[in-house]
Amino acid sequence: MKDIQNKGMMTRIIHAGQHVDPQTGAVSTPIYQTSTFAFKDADHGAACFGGAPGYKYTRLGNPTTEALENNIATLEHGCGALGAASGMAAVNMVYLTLLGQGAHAVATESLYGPSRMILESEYPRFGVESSFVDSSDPQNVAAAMRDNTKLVYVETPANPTLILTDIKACAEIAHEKGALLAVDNTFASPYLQNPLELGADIVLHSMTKFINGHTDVVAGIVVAKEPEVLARLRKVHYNMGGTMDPHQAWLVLRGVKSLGLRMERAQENALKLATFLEKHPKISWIRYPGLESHPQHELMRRQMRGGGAVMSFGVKGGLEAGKTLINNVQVPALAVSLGGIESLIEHPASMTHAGIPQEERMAAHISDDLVRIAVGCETYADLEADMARVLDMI
Ligand code: LCS
Repeated sequence: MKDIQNKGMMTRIIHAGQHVDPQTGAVSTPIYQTSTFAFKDADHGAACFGGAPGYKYTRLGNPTTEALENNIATLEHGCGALGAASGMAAVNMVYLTLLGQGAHAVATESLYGPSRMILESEYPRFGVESSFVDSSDPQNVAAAMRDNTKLVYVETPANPTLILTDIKACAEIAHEKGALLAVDNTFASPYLQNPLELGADIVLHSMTKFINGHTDVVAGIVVAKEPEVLARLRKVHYNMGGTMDPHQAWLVLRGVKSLGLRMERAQENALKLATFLEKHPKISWIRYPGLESHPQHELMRRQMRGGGAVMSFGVKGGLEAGKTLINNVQVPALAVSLGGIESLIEHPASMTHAGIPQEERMAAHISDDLVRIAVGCETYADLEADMARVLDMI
């Protein structure tokens, strides 16, 4: 489709990166399930390895993976994207490309557990230092910047606290010091937030979540705004090997087509459920960016197109009451992950964020009573009735 960049969101989601197969007329992008590609002759092979267009070897590029990369790059307004074997492979691609001996990173304190853990426990082996700050106040990011800061890394909305970070303000702070800003946009998805449009240099996703949306694939992606940054990322990624398999890419291509429809429905359900929980006498606190009571609701309105489908809350009675809730709900599955068409509920302090020491978890507002629910696309009345029944048990 011509001029896809200027089409509406739903059209871009469904068509970007994809085209009818010229040989067969197949409307669904074929799965090029091959590890390698034959060259026409020796000179053609040499030209491909010398930088001419053409496929060589699936770790170094594959047409199915490329269709997905072009799709997400279009949705995020980037110059290009790199598919990764998992969200963590995407996170690592960014860290490995930008951080090295003597470098420093400033990151949101409430990151997905492993995104923080590898900066804290693995990268110091390579001479990298990191500062974790409450990035909901950009002043804290500015105060942590050093002359050797190469990367400002933020997750917004943050997992699992749903605390937001002002992307535009952080981009200015990073660029003033010559650092790049990378944003983990997993919780919002490109449907609700486009960090590159707000000044970020890199945006990444665990596509395991909203982009794929069907709880059947683990995958990640990194999108760059500028070709120079994309080339640096690509060099590291292709040689480190955390690339994407074509079948995996095809599954995500299938999933992403319904991203807009799923986000609309899940977000509508989430706002209704958050409104119900906020008024419920058994709930001690709730954080959902779509509620006016969220301390950064105004920032959500400025940089997002909706509050998303994930919320965290505490039940009166603390951890034990929260356990009773997650053990007894019947509509959401008791499982980690989020962003699927089905609702999922979990306890971050003992599950997704258990690897972070309790003191650091507390400082990052990941309290022991925090329950996280990722709301899916079920019939809303069933979600509310299920929650009401279990809260009555407590
Ligand atoms: N970034 C964010 C914000 C995430 O939530 C996750 C996974 C990742 C990166 C890593 O992606 P993966 O390698 O799993 O595709 N978050 C998970 C969660 O909250 N529960 O299970 C996984």
